[in-house]
Amino acid sequence: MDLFDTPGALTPIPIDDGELALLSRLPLPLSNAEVFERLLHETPWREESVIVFGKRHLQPRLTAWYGDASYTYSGLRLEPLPWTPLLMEIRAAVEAACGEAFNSVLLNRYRNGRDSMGMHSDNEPELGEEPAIASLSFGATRTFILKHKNNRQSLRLPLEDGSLLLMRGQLQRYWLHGINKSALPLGERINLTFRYVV
Ligand SMILES: O=C(O)CCC(=O)C(=O)O
Ligand SMILES: [Mn+2]
Repeated sequence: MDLFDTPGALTPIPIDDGELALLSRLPLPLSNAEVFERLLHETPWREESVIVFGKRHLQPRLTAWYGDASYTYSGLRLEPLPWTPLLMEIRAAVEAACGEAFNSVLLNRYRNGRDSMGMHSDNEPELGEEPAIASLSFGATRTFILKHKNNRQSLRLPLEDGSLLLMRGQLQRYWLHGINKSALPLGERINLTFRYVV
């Protein structure tokens, strides 16, 4: 067995100017399908609007914010929902795999290929200088795109059902990331990004 086969361990993805690591299947107390169904039905999903370049837009996805602190991005102030027992169990598994602590999680629901997330960095001041952000995905595979801010490097990572991606170090400073729209008939995907809000 080599490094890449270690069960439950994140595998580093070599990248300039930041740290990235992927675990193809995070061990959880419930099956991926059960987690997906419960999050789908138990979450008070919202279609939020955000202000981009002074104009208000509906976000092309549904979201829910849980945690201990409120959070502001793109002119949108999110008041957190209280942690549920399911989200606390998932958080414990994510924290164990990452060796990091998280006090907040943003849930994103991509209903089909038309839902997306524009290229951005998670660089809000309340996340601190070099934030660790853990991204856990369920349901349909979507391609996570990374683009370097100062050169033409880019990376495409298919994020499969049950996969965990950890972004850390200088990654948010030097890279943008996002999820493009797809013309394919894709099923639903739920993504959880765990963060530590100061
Ligand atoms: O859905 C994803 O994989 C990306 C989510 C993301 O970047 C975010 O919530 O900030
Ligand atoms: Mn992000």
